[in-house]
Amino acid sequence: MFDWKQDPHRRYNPLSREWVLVSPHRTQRPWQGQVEKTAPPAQPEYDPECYLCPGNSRAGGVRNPNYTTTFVFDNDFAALKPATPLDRFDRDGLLIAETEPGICRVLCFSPKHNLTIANMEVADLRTVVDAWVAQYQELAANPLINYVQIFENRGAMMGASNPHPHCQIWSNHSIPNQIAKEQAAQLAWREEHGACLLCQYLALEESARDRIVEENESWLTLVPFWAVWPFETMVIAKRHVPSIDYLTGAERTGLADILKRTTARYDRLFDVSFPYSMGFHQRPTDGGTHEEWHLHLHFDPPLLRSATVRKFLVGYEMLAMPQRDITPESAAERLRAL
Ligand code: H2U
Ligand code: ZN
Repeated sequence: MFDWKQDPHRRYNPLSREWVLVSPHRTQRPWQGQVEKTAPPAQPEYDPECYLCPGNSRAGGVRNPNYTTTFVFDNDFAALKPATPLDRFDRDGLLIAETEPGICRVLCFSPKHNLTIANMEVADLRTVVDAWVAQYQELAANPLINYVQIFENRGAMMGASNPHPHCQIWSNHSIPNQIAKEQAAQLAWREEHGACLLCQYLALEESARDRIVEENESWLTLVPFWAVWPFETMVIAKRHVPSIDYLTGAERTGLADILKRTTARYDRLFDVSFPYSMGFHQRPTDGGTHEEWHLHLHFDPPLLRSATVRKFLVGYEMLAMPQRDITPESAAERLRAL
């Protein structure tokens, strides 16, 4: 008899339309790989050396205002520039390049250097949600900008340059790869089933319940059936809305609440300020109504078995397909139990 909890199998991700290999029996194998250094010492509320703290100067000499809530500025080392002319290069369909106009910003969540989403107040996180909505709307109104990516790299392990609570916003002319994949899948699902992919998935998970981690009135956090990272989660809006600008006041507060509760669970898992990359996936701002889009966030945390042992996507995963050991159901159970 095949045992889905123990035996190797692959699972399908209907959003990316890709597969992930699941090998639960491998959790017994010995580990002799890299051991990361343990967590850094506690941070002060204000760090005179931090380029994001209020009143400090950034690289390039600009001084931050003495901000008291959130603070947004154009990235001093922006990956994209708005004054980029539209142009395309194509040689025999083999050498193809396109210019990419865009705007990159940094958004500080709080003036306090030592906070994280997990230990901020819900009321202050609601201010962050409002800032995300304002940025999304402002960038969406720019005819050059067809997609706005809001994301946070948290922790040195994820390459975050600074512990000060902040996220980045990259907005650009083309539709990025992951977004294009999810858009095509949601559109095809809508055409074939006359319903939303994530609305249907949400209903299924709400009745199964074994992958749910957190829930409130308007949001649900779950380990997706097709998760790649050991403790990967998705935070999904319960109502079918294509983007954050559609959220009601209560849903914005609900988002603040579920983000705090989700990241606090992560912190409790290995007793460390949990590193991750997280970000929104939502409707492109190219003028379409995009009814196929269902607003959600992805949390992709690297940690595997302790504060110091992380998963790498290397070898078979770089060359063939992603693979995981513990099942998404057991990951969800562990997060739920904290
Ligand atoms: P990360 O921690 O996610 O890398 O984000 C920090 C960003 O802040 C990074 O993109 C920018 C970097 O370019 N930055 C400034 O814009 N000004 C500075 O003075 C330092 C860092
Ligand atoms: Zn700081």
